[in-house]
Amino acid sequence: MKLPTKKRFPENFLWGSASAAYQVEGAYTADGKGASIWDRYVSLGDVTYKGSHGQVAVDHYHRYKEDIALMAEMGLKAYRFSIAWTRILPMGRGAENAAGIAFYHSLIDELHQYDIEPIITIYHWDLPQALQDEYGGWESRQIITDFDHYARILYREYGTKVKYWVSMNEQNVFVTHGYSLGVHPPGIKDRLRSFRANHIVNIANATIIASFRDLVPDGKIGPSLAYSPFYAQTSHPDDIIALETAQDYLTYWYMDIYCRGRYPQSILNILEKLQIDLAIEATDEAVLRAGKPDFLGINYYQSLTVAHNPLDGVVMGGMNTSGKKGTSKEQGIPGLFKIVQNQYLTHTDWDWTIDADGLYVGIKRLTSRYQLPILISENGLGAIDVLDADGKIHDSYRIDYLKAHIIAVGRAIEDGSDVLGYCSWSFTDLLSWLNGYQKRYGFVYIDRDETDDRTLNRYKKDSFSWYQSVIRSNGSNL
Ligand code: BGP
Repeated sequence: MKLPTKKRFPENFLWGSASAAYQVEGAYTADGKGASIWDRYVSLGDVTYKGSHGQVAVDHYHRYKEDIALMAEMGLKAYRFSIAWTRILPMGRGAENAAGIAFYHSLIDELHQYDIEPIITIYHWDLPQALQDEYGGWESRQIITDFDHYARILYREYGTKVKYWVSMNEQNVFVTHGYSLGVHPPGIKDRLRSFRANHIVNIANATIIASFRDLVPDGKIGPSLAYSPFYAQTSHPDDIIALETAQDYLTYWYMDIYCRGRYPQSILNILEKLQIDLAIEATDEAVLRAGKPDFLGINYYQSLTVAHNPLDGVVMGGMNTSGKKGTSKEQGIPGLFKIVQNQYLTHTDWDWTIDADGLYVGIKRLTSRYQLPILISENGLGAIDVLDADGKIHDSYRIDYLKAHIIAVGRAIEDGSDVLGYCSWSFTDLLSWLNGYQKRYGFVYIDRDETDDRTLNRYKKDSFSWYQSVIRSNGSNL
């Protein structure tokens, strides 16, 4: 038997970075843009760190040429960005906004000029407020038609220019945070409504993937999920069962429906006991079957460790959004599992574990389960960076983090996983949804904070030239 030759990163590997419209663009009412649920939500006050919002963000809408020139200088191969639905259709449906459509044409053309592959995210959380007001957004099946209409406009406009598309960003986060924990818009805390909205999102996702097949036959599309592989705290069978349950509940609940068109039975059994009826309709199965992805997008930041959680145990909630280490609370679902500290790992200032091996483990687990190509659509370190008097930012901690995670991706490829690319989060600093501007992720520092837009000048961090050399050497120079 001939053993396969070891390979690290393939020739056309997509060395990229990612962002989202609300977090970078700003210009929140410019050129006919309508209001999104995030625009409205932050205006309620005190829902984000220091009341931070994306009205100006890092002004990418006006400075995209400067930002893309920096990407070109770095040698970036791919840039994942999201389209603001409210720029294309200010009211969510109805009249198209020519200026918004033109903006993304310019952005894509600018990327192409430097041979940077655009990766479009169709939905990164900024639902048009008009659809929320009209019928409750993702809680109504009316959104399936409207979402499909919006996606078809994007396919019509950009389908010949863009090959890679992410249909939905982190459904597991925006649904649970928006409908169950109530910390994202629309700020609802209701388990039944959360499960039902999630099912509608699944149908909408499958619907736009089916439309993609007709309109962008040569393209590739897949959803991106926030993925945290789980470890059990101990080898006690109760902890192993907690691990299995957490995995089904928090990961496969979303991924199985994308890739296999059905929910894990173990969780359906739990929902039955809780008398949660998903309101599945007769035609849903066929829609899900016709809407399977070409690849699976993975946003990986951390692994999670779980343990048994008794019926009177801890509940979900209690995130650290201040950057003060140790302020997050233990959380879980009573009777199922709880998330605990892992004594072998270190943590960021926001209490996220730092665990490159988790990415290796995660890619391998998903490859075994789904046999699909994987795109690392986000990975990065949120940290408080310091701009020196000489305009330098020495972010060796970010280089260490990214280096270890890229090595993990390489190991998974060597072990046989098909990984299309790696998008760091993020290229420039940007707004973190709940954590303000102090939680920085970029290779490029931007001069602003939560309360002051400042100069918005761009400064290259040490990690900029490091990633440049990683890309130039196709991942051998780490
Ligand atoms: C993911 C989102 C991104 C980004 C990132 C970092 O969940 O897709 O939009 O925000 O996480 O998270 P945070 O900003 O909470 O640090």
